[in-house]
Amino acid sequence: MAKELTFSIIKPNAVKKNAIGDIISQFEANGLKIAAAKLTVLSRKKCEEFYAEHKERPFFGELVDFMTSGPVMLMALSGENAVMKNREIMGATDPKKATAGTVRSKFGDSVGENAVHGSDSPASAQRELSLFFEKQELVNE
Ligand code: 3AN
Repeated sequence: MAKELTFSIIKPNAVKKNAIGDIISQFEANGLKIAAAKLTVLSRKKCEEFYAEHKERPFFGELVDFMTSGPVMLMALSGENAVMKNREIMGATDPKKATAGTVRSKFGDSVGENAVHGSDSPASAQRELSLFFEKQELVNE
């Protein structure tokens, strides 16, 4: 299995809980490397572009409100099978259904405020990474 990159966001509720370190530890303990990282507050425009595929969903406005409500940690994660591995570390979208020990089970508050985002495929990862990082910013692949 070749090394790949995935895109991760530590969402505003997890940043507020001071859980950045715990979450990054969990990625590193499972063999993922931080290839790039940026703490920032998303603009509505950028956030709407990022979540464009959910535009017609009833929760879209709420999702953008939440994701722009405070600082987020944007990351490129690198490793063997990084996209799937990250999804396993995160757990199910709904924190109540997430396996014990996963990031969402520990730090998620609801389906919307579920602590982390992770790309769902290598193609999504490429699209999402290119929205937030320049190629030369990926320094630890
Ligand atoms: P995942 O992030 O696990 O791939 P998706 O693609 O179903 O899950 O959902 C995209 C984002 O939309 C999720 N991060 C989640 O926070 C949010 N979301 C999904 N369903 C709801 C909902 N019913 N209410 C509010 N937010 C939602």
